[in-house]
Amino acid sequence: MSVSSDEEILKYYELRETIGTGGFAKVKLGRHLLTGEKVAIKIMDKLALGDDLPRVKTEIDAMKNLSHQHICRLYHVIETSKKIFMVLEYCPGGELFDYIISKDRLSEEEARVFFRQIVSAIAYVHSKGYAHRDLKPENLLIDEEHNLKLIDFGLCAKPKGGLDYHLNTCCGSPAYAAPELIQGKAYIGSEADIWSMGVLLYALLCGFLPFDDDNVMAVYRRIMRGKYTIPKWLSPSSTLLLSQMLQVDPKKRITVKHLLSHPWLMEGYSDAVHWQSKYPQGHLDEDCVTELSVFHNQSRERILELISEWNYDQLSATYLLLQSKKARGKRIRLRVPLLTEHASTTPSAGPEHSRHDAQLDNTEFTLSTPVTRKVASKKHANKENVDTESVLKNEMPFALPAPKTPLGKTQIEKQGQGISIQVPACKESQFTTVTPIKKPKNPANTNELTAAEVLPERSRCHSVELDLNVAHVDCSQKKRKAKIFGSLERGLDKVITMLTPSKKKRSTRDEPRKLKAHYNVTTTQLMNPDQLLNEIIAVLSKKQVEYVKKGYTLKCQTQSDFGKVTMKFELEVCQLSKPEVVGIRRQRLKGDAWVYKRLMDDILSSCQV
Ligand code: 6BB
Repeated sequence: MSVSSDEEILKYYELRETIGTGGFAKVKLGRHLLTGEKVAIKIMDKLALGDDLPRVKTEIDAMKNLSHQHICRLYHVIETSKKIFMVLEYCPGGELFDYIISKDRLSEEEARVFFRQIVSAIAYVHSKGYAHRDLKPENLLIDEEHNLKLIDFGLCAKPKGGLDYHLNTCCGSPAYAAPELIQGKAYIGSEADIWSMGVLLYALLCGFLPFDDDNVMAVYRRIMRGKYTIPKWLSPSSTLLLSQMLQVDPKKRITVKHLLSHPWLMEGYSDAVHWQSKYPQGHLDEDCVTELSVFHNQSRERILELISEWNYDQLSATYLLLQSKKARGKRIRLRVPLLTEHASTTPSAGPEHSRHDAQLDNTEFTLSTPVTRKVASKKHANKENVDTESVLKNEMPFALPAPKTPLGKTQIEKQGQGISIQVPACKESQFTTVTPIKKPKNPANTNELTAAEVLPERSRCHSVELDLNVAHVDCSQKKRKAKIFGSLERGLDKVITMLTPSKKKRSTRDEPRKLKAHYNVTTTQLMNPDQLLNEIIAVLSKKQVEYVKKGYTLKCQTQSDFGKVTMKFELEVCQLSKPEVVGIRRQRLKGDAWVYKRLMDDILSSCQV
């Protein structure tokens, strides 16, 4: 991240670890300083975006227009000369994909709970004239309440004449693409989404894809034929629903309207799927407005007026995060952030004097008339009234920005975008030992893990343990230069990391972390963490997976024959309580989810776990 971009985002957020790196975006966890709320921050480098810049614009425009209980919320957009930051709803449950594979497959009952939410989100998206066009379990995240939130609207389309108008761009992931789409025909976005939902439902119920092959062309052929296996555990009603969604002829495919009250979705429910937004439009939460009005020493009217602009700035973010906090039954109180992590992560623990009469930042908007501290309603005159209990009793729903139609913004479709699949390369690579270097020498940015100088090739596979950043087990391909410490961005990341107490603890860790059972943690029969770690390392070396060991964490990556990083993931040996066993936490950071699953199955089954 450049210094100026960093400064801009750090005005409002504390940045934490990176949880994902996609083609052109990096997703970090963060915390909003004024509310103390956790957020996800999607960071994009404008220069690196190149032709993908319209995709970001598409996503931002769509997310401003869509507010729904099963769509990830956009809180804040920050654009600097070099970067675009999207501050988004925090979904600690991670991807639905990981959840499915951790359970092998879901029971029909659990699949139904999730699928009703997916149908609800898509019916809403279609009702707003959009098609998502990249539906897959990696694009559905699980929030704190175990509800699904749809993400990644970068490929969505809003045909000018309405959703019944044809689209031409072939996009999304091959395995989820509808037959008419891969044939290059003009297609209807909503019909293509229904097909992808059929593939998604199949993945929920089976734990694998209906149309799969190592070869993309073979995947396409299977899709065109529309033939898939029906595992013996699928009930007749599930089989029927899948066949209605996975109809090769889009005109014979079931519509979202019929899905809402389909017998399969109704089993165990008395109501059809509720697809309308539960966030009321055009109504602002009184308590949140009052808090903002007191905090900024502005009249409620002025605050109302400013929030209603929905600029997706600091005010929008603060209001929406306060509202979300209130909906979770938490006390809504804005605090001036202190500089330490502790202060910003424990906002309600701060002293009363940390409240201030902050004039909102001039660069954001101007509050021209100074207003005395005054609140409109008596009920809110004493802020201590806003306690957890009253909030819970009130059960105030979310107030929503009335979706704004982007001004003069047209959807730009890119031909041939997104259809690519990366298969882990099985290459005969020679590994090289590496030595960490402490000072940045080359500010060139790189996506790769490399942070070390490559020394002459010596043996097949080594790892280097480093204190602060990663060293890298490199390959001898000439095309790849030794990347010396990466960019200034990583330098800054590191400074932030060093200043974060929890991180400091982790980097010096000489025993495994104690973690709770989680679906991203595989339990083992082993009691000795070091034995397990060595076991994993041996398997990684055998499978040509490069890794860097950092305490009990292995930062892993695979590369294609051309030196492109195809997959990044972490494996961490951890200690579980109840039962007291050693486990392996896994986290995918980059790469195709199903290819990752196969590699993971392979690695974990090869370990004597
Ligand atoms: C998002 C998120 C929101 O993440 C790599 C890509 C929101 C992610 C999250 C999480 C785990 C723990 C805590 C929070 C909007 N767009 C993208 C987003 C993409 C990453 C998901 C995980 N895999 N919360 N979280 F995923």
